[in-house]
Amino acid sequence: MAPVADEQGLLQILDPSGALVETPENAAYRARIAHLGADDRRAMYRDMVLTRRFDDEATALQRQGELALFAQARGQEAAQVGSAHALAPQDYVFPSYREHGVLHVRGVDPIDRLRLFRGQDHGGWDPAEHNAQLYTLVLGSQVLHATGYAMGVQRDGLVGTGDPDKDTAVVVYFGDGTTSQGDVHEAMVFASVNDAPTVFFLQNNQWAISEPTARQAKVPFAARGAGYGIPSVRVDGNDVLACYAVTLEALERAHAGGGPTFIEAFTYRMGAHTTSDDPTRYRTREEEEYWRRRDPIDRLAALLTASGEWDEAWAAGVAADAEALAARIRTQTRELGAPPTAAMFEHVYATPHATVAEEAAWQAEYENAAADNAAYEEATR
Ligand SMILES: Cc1ncc(C[n+]2csc(CCOP(=O)(O)OP(=O)(O)O)c2C)c(N)n1
Repeated sequence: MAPVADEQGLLQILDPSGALVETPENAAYRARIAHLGADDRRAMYRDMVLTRRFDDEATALQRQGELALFAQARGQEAAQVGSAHALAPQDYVFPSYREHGVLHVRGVDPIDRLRLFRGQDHGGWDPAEHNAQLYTLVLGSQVLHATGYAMGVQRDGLVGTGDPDKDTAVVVYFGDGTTSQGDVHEAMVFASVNDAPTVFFLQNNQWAISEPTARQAKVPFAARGAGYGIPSVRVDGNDVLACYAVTLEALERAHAGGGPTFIEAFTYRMGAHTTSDDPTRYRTREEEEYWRRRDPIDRLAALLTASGEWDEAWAAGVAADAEALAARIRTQTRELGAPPTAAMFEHVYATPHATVAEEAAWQAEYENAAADNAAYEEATR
């Protein structure tokens, strides 16, 4: 099957060798990274390395039977870390199930994230602490949720005020296969006609499990935005600086009241779809090798080295931090106990709700009665 989308015409700032690209097309985006210093670039590198270490450790834990399932982000670290670095603290993110880099940058603890993959959490939680939702497994549902949330933010008067600490936008992450869900179309219509502050961040990793992008679209996904009147950009998803720049531009537009943006970050899922998948059944070793040579972490490392921003002691510190993270995940995941059943009634609504309170009381009564019965049976045995 002929590929629909290739690397031609991608917005790029860092080429695959790690060299800076200067073209008239990327000038406005280069201006958006001009304020970044060596510490910012090193922070992005560190976040990408920690995201990959999280990935590898979680995959190993699944293989050891400690997690029910895991979906790796390997290969997509630049798209995730670059876009998340552009967020203002008050912005809000809605991930799918693979955005470990985004939630890492948002400061969501890795153990809180792995609870869901261990099957000990149904995903109900308080999003306010990190302005981030937890993983969503139902494809596309988060795209509608994000747009609804963005419309709420708009109605709360948090858009177009000109106050950089107040203006709020929402970024929603989804995959190429998910674009075929009706929810994505509905969300783009609502966001467009309402000028909602939604940034649609599509990671085109070229596969929806075993389905190639050619089964989802005959033209690049970014071309769809025009039909909705949504400004769109197709960016090299393995270029962390370009991903940062396009997201920053989209956020500026959303914050100012200029409405949504559609970003297609062209990248590659280097690992399996999930730990239940065997990609050798549907793709070639040559393809995997081609993308291994375009590893987003190596690309940034090459830039840091060429620009003299690489420092061996610092790099050893990053590697040590990654190992410490892995050790913590190894220990604390195994120690995760099942939450009390009462936890399932928490965070259903932002404020107390009579029906939920009634159900929680019923559950508590049921559990008490069951405990009494067990005690009686034990005593009369
Ligand atoms: C509504 C719905 N339909 C089907 C599935 C099963 N499913 C899980 S992942 C997946 C492929 C998604 O591919 P894509 O959107 O490209 O994201 P990626 O996994 O590549 O990041 C499918 C069909 C699901 N989780 N939800």
